[in-house]
Amino acid sequence: MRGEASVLHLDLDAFFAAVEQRDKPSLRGKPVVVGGVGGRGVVSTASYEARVYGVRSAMSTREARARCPHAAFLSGRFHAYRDTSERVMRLLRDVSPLVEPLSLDEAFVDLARSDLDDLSVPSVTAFAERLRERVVEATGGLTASVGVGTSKFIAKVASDLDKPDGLVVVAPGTEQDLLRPMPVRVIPGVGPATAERLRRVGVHTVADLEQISEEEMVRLLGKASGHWLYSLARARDDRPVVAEREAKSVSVEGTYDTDLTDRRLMESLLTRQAGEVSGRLRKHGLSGRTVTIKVRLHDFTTLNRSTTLGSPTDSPATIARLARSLLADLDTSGGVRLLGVGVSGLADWVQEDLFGETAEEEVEELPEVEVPHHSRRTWAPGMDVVHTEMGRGWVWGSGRGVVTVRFETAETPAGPVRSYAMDDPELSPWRPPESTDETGSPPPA
Ligand code: DCP
Ligand code: MG
Repeated sequence: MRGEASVLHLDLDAFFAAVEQRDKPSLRGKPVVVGGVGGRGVVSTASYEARVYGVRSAMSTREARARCPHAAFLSGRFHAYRDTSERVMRLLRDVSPLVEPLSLDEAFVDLARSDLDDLSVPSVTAFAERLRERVVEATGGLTASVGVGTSKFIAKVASDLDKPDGLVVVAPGTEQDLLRPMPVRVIPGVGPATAERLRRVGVHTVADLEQISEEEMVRLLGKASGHWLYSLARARDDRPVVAEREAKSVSVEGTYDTDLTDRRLMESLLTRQAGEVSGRLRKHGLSGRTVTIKVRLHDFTTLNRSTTLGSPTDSPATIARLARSLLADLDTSGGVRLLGVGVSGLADWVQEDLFGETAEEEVEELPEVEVPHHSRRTWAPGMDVVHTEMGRGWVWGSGRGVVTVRFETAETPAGPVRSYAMDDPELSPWRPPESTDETGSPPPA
């Protein structure tokens, strides 16, 4: 814990949904849900307009549709999220050389290494306000919530206090007053299972936790976790902001002699790979927030699809479930010759839960799989398209041989809607010219 509030944590608001609203003017101010749109799809995030109806990250899309049927359900455009993330990270690195990204939309910044010569509360407050304005400019309208404090823990807690579009600076010396009334879940590493252990001994809030001696805490939770919780309950956190993590990702992949077409088999392979990735993460005491699958199609097109969790995981069941749901959104009917699973956004400190019931999770059964229809093109809701006459737009919906497109971009007003035959040669998917994340890897020599 530092003497001055010099650790800043920034987190973009409703990140994926905000990018969609920026690029789709007709959706601004409306409920938007981004995630898997298929039968087993899971919500990645929802705009604040959709959250009013109780839609949340990690909820099944089916549940989200029931709660907010009039929302726009979009399958997500990773290239746009990555591009926007890069703009924000570049801006942060412009402010301080010590920037630690935690995920695409979230980072710590060490203000002690910025050119602020005074780290008083009024100075860092003005600085953080200006930074928030610069994020809006750099991203074309996305807002960020920022917290500043004497440690990573406090900065991260603070950024969440006035979301969305908020700023909270926790003055040095006021940390414990802030934490005491909060539930123990506010401490990184305290998930449902740890919270339950603590609840059984009457501990609900950080103030309750403070009453427990270090010895008792160790007896209750084991050595490492006991010491960790004892310190954090007192806002004692000396973790430095680290610009580069050594291992950026852990991944496993396999190539196959014959093109795979059986979805069930692909899911089993991904599940096995997820188990191997989890084993390697656990061996090194790591966990990660972003799960990626890599799929090389029969024509050597390589697809990468990712999803980011709210907190890091090392669970084989979670990694496998996310990997399978990412696969569910891809058209692999032409055959697959390489499959891989990776976890990135690695952290050595926050776990989903210190006491996750992993043994039980591992025997999770494979879900039922549907055999995909043969289709030459998939028109996922929300994807970017271009029409030879109408120009750029996005897929509003498709079915029964028809695809409906709304023609608008971030730079236009809300645009008109038109429908076309799914195989209309004048309509094609649109990709940003410099994008490399969705196609790319050349065939092996
Ligand atoms: N994400 C995801 N699955 C989750 C959680 C998050 O795919 N279970 C993705 C979508 C989010 C992005 O990561 O837009 C950032 O995650 P956050 O937890 O920061 O959530 P948001 O930015 O969407 O909302 P908030 O305003 O609460 O930060
Ligand atoms: Mg966010």
